Amino acid sequence: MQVHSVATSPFKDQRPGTSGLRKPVSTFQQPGYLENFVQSIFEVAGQPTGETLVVGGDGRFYNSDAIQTILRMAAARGFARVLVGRNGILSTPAASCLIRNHKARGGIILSASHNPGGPDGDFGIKFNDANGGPAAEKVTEAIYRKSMEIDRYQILDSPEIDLDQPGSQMLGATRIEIVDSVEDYAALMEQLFDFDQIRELLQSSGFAMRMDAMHAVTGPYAREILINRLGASADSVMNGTPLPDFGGGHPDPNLVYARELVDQLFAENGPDFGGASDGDGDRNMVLGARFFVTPSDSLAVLAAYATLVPGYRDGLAGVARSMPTSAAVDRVAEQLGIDCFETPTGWKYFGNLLDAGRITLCGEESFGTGSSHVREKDGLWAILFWLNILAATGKNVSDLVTEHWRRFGRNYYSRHDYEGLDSGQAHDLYSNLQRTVPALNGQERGGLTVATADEFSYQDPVDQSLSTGQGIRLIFEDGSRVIYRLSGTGTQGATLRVYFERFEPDASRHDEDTQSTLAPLIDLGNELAGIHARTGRDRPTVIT
Ligand code: G16
Repeated sequence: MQVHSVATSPFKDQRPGTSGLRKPVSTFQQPGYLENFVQSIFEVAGQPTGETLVVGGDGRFYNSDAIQTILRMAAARGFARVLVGRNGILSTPAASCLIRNHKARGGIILSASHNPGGPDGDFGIKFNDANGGPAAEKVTEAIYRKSMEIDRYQILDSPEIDLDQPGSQMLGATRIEIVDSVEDYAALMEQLFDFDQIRELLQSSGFAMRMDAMHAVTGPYAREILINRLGASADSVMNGTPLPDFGGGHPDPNLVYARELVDQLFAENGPDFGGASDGDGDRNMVLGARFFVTPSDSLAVLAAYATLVPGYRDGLAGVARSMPTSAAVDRVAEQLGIDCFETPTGWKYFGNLLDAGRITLCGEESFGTGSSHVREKDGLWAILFWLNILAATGKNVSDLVTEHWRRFGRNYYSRHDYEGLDSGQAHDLYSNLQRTVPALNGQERGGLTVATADEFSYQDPVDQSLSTGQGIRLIFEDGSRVIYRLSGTGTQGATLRVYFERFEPDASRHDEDTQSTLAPLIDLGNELAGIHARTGRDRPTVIT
């Protein structure tokens, strides 16, 4: 088999966003597009002599084609070994687990997460480093710089590898090992959680659950862990077969896109517990009977009850949340006497804190929760964590959360997304906020005094690296907040996200409607940004 060195020229749009490079499938199908990016990753990762690479994806359309290309390029590059999930499938947290367990140089994960799939949908690729986590910003920027100057890539001239049969085969001098996608991950979950206690709950006659895998990657993991190992009933896992187009759905576990699950949980005599995860299995949504747990509250509840779970029995080193995530977890951290870090949006910013042992749990408002067990957020892990807490306390979801609010106060919270905006209009709106918001410091708006009005920057406490331009913050003296960001994961036009938060310590006011109680902040936020005037939109596309 011969290594070909193929002449190429840069594509100018390969700067990774919040989480890797995400584009329409048709963009990736352009000759050389995937190859340029993979070659750039390999060159930044350095010489791979003796090293292992992990490769897998969420099974969406183009997954297998991309893997064949990556394997031929990894062999040409000289990796000693490549571990590939069977059929090319690995959930993002399972890929992180494999990288760590096998001390790999890193991994290439193929996913556009919650974005729709299929020939007209999206595709994505990201590099995870040796710690199992998404590469840090300095690495993704280096990959981007390489992609801007690339003129050649190397690829082995070889037949396709059979991805269906576990076992190993040689591709040139590189050993390709097709591994069971679920085994390492399921074993890790057994170490962290009390499976006997959860099994007892799942098999009790008074408890029913549904886990919606949304025809995405989590199906096989959920079936193996929930049904085979924990004895949940066969109908506990919904939409459990991964499909290349996710059955035409939008694999985003929120109240809008996981409608089928939400309808079941909000029905009379519906199940007691509902969970959902996204395209690549790293996001989660948690529901109780007629009860939605916001991701920010979920993180706070997990932190408060963590010591009931075997893997966290010794307590938490600290916690972290992304800046737009509500401050609910901050109150728990304060009571526990542990550090709470506020990072920019993007899981990669948690990596150093986890590696340095400064935090154990972390999470984001965007339906992401995780811990030091891997270096990615982890959907099924979060669902098991909730089940373990329910089993250990004997409480139901709504009682747990409302009791939590009574103890710590409630952070009313909502995110409004304006999707598919004209990119120029969205950037103008944001630049206008950059110019005008700082002048609001100390002023009164809507009866509230502005305590901080700025653009968020983050200095990593471990390596001191600085990330600027991470969202406009408007923080009022009573802790209420309005935050504006442009999403870094969309592929069509631009998406404006506006986050609203108000803290309510008074338990007699904890059962108000979220949108109504936030309405004055929402009106203020919309007016200050001129959303209607600048974009023509009079309501968000998605409210979570
Ligand atoms: C990714 C990142 C998350 C981020 C989310 C939304 O998640 O890993 O850290 O919160 O995107 O980012 P944005 O607001 O920029 O669209 P995922 O699940 O899409 O990989």
